[in-house]
Amino acid sequence: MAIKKLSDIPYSEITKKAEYLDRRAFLAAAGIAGAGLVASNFLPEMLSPKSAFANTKLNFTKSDLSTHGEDLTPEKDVTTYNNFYEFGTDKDDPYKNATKFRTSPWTVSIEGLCDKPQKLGVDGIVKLDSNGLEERVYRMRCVEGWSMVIPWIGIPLSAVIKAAQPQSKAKYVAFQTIYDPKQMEGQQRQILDWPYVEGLRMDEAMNPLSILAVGMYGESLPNQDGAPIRLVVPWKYGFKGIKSIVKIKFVEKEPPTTWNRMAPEEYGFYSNVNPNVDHPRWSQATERRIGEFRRRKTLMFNGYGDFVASMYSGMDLKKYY
Ligand SMILES: Nc1nc2c(c(=O)[nH]1)N[C@H]1C(S)=C(S)[C@@H](COP(=O)(O)O)O[C@H]1N2
Ligand SMILES: [Mo]
Repeated sequence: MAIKKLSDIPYSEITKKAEYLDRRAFLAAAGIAGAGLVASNFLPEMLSPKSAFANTKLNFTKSDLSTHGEDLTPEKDVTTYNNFYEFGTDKDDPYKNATKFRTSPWTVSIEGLCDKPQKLGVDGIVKLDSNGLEERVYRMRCVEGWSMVIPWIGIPLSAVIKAAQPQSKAKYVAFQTIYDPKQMEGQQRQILDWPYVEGLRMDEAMNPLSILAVGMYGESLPNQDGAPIRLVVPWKYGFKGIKSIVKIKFVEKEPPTTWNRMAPEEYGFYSNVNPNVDHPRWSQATERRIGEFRRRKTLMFNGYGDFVASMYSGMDLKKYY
């Protein structure tokens, strides 16, 4: 590629090929001096996502289960490069379109096969864990081939499950996002089968790494990242991390999941990060850490095998992808 001037690079090239967050690295690789400065003048609106930033400071302790030794992804990237189809399918749609989303009051219904079903606000859910909020730094890997390192704040999902006292018949936990097409313009169109739903097997849900997040980077969750409460399951592809949850239900049978419904050949129920199982349309062997230019090797279970591999011993992970 013999690119000489910034104006030689079509806008679409920057946004699509370099996936705009990496535009500086892309421009630098294309040999353009001072690219960072020029790029920020060139794309001003993408650099001011403040309107959708949350700003409630949270009190939390730091968890021993955090991933250590990796640089955090800049907060600006985590809040402007999102998948949240309820607010549009482009990466910068959620932070632009979710600014007015009402996350208070909010009720989560915990129901199904349990002895203590309950309807709680976000504060009520957080209180179910007597240890209070904790920060968990996790690697996150999207099935599209990019990854981030995010300091989530939340509580173990296990605390909520224990409080609800599931019955022995409850083998899975099903989750549902709010359905409110008036607020979520994406839900006015048949992009996905609304509302967004996800599920975990009971042992996966009880695993200490599974958390319900209410914040990140020291503050409450920005709307575009799934406010006021979302699931974070770091050994699975990002789409398992269902956002803006209103229902948690204990069920006997494997529950439907949105991406499996959409494209069953491409997205299975388990969706563990697995570099040995390609997506039918692309390899999963490597990933691009947002902010970096060269691709990294994708790790089995996203690097969390010590915590989770035993849950899948004896399972054929090519069959149960
Ligand atoms: N309700 C809902 N939850 C969702 C999605 C969505 O479109 N709707 N996208 C998923 C996908 S594909 C990913 S990669 C993560 C992205 O989370 P983030 O934008 O906070 O990084 O959210 C997941 N949760
Ligand atoms: Mo994703």
